[in-house]
Amino acid sequence: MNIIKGQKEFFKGIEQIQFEGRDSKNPLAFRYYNPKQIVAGKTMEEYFKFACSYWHSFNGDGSDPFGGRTHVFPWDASSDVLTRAKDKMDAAFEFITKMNIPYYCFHDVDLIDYTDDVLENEKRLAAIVDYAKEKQQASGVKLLWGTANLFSHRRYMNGAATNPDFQVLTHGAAQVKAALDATIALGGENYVFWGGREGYMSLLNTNMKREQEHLAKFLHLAKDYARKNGFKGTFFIEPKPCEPTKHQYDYDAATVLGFLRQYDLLEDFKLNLEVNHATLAGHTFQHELQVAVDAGKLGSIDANRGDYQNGWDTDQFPNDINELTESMLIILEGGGFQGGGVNFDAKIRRNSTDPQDLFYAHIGGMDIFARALLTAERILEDSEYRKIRAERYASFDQGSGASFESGALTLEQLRDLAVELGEPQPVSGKQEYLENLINRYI
Ligand code: XUL
Ligand code: CO
Repeated sequence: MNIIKGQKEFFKGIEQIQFEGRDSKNPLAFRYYNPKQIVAGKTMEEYFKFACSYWHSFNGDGSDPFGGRTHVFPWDASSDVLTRAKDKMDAAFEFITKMNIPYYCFHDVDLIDYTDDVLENEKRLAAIVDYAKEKQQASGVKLLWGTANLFSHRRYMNGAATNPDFQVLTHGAAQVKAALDATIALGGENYVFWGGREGYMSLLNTNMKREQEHLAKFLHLAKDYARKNGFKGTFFIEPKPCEPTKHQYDYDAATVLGFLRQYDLLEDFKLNLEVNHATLAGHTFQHELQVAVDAGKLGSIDANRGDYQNGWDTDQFPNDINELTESMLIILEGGGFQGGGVNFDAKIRRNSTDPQDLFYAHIGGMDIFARALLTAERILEDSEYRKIRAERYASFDQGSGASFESGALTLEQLRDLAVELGEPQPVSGKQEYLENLINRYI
């Protein structure tokens, strides 16, 4: 991948990040992520489809509820809206190509500032999309997914598609239409719906059934519009249980699958799972992955991690090798991502203020995923991990157990077998043994 700079260079002194192997002491090098190395029948680059998220990396200014921006970006300097958006895009493509990241993801409002005027917004988005097209062509960087931000503007305080006010819903539709147009124009491979405020704060003022029906109808219309306009990619729903609303309708993977099934959306929609959303729902990320894999719906992931002490979405860069090795075992056994990849929905900390910090964060994230994939592949190939799990269910492989699985036994027959076979011997689940096995391969 060629480095694509604009007129200004924003990350001066940093060259393209190279793979130098695990013994390298260079903090600006990959130690495990080797894009052309084949793992599980694909190059690492193809397997992961790593993506940089525009919002955290080029808009996220470090502000929090207690204080303003700590990241003051040189690409935000111009007072002209299109110049500012182009400068930001120059910075984005410079960073992405220096990192050798093959994909990026955006919300409409990440690319260019929006107003309250639908026509003006459409014009602005179309202008910056033209520029993005040039940048993509020059660099070879591709769009993993696009989305619309239907949660930041004050009009969405009670939701977008689930808003009790129809007029608000129409603005959500206008934004989604334009974001779909942008995604299609840029060859986007997928489109994401994250329902930030599609939920409720109090049931006292909420007709939950009606709101969910509106959401389903809205998703159908978006899908029909995109298909009509040639979009062949996958739609993803990104589950999250809470934050910003108290209770979101896309609570977790199982809830979303039930929703998609109920409203006849299962054919076109898959899941985009995020680590910190899983933990907020009281699950492990591994659990959410397994739910999606078992349904044949693992589309993509948003990579990050939460914090053991905080109960909110801290969106930190991933660095937990055990969590990711266990996750990669599930992803590998499940056949990988369907259409999607690994988007870093993660932000550097408020006090990470050097230009290099964005590089360290992404290098660390890509390396930890690569290391987890390599480890998981070895565990599956040359350890007894699979065998131990399979043997746990051996009593269903033959005889009466197999008859039960095939539906050939009645409840009375099961009762008779209990009498005949007597009290079972305890069988160990071997959890600590398996945990040690994972650590041995790490
Ligand atoms: C918010 C979140 C979003 C989605 C896209 O928690 O994850 O950034 O990924 O709207
Ligand atoms: Co996300």
